[in-house]
Amino acid sequence: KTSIGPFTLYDYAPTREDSFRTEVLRGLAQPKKAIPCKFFYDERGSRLFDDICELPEYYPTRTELAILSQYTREIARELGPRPLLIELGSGSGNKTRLVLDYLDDPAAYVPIDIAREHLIASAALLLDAYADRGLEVLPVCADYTKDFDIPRARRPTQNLVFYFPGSTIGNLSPQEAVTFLSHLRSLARGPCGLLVGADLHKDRSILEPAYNDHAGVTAAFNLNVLARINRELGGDFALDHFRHRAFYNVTDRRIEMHLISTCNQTVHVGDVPIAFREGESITTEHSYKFSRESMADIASRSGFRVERVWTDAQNLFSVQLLRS
Ligand code: AVJ
Repeated sequence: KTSIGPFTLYDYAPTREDSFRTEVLRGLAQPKKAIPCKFFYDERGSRLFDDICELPEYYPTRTELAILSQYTREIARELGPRPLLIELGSGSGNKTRLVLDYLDDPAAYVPIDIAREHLIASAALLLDAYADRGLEVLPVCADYTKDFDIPRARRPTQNLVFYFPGSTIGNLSPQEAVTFLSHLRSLARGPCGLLVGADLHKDRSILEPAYNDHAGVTAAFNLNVLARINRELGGDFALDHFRHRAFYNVTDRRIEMHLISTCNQTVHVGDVPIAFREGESITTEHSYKFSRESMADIASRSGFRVERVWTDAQNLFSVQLLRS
């Protein structure tokens, strides 16, 4: 707990570099190599992701925003009076204001993010923007997949609402999603709501271009994790010896992103050698796509029920309200 400007920051992420090194080396030592997708988001990666959200092929962001802006009043009404809104992975927070604007007398806003500077900066902007309404902003610096506590707001409330937009839930396998949602429920220590963005299953002719854009931004985003390893962990990945690959695995209903080694090569991370065969893959991301049924199944297995589902006219994306 430290004071930064107007905030008391609850900090659960003091050993970030350690976890980056440990998790990357562990992932690359497996028979099927993998790098957790949360490591995409260094400064450049976050910027590239913002660019992805603007791509013509990448429909999720603009569709989710359209759903949120079409139904904000209804959503806010469903969230109920005096909610404590807890955003998981708040990022730049442009899906936040839309919801905050319409909430009925919010108790406080709790943005949670791993990127400390980004978190403080966007929390300060929000505090300022809602100064006239006296909104309390309680930033928490944490890897929300690990441990954190919900800070206590000045104004007491029973109405806890987690906000998890962007279909980030799709980065978890169904079993991991059940574990994560159960964890949220236990953090809440009582009934709570979860407003979650979930991308929907659809034809690969729409899904695959969203992850294989013409401009090559997604490829740059994917390869950037290797540049980050080089810079932060003393790696020597040659970026032109790996290529981006993304496809829809229809059996598991997920987009898979990989980095494919274009030759036999040995790479080093610090002093650890890692051998690659030509064509060998590093899995960098799974992005699960949902149906109403699959989300309802995850909800019920984690002690939630689906109360409302909002979608766009083409059924590309959904915003769902779960309650425990
Ligand atoms: C942030 C997980 C929702 O899976 O669509 C975009 C990340 N990866 N392009 C997604 C991503 C490649 C994105 N999520």
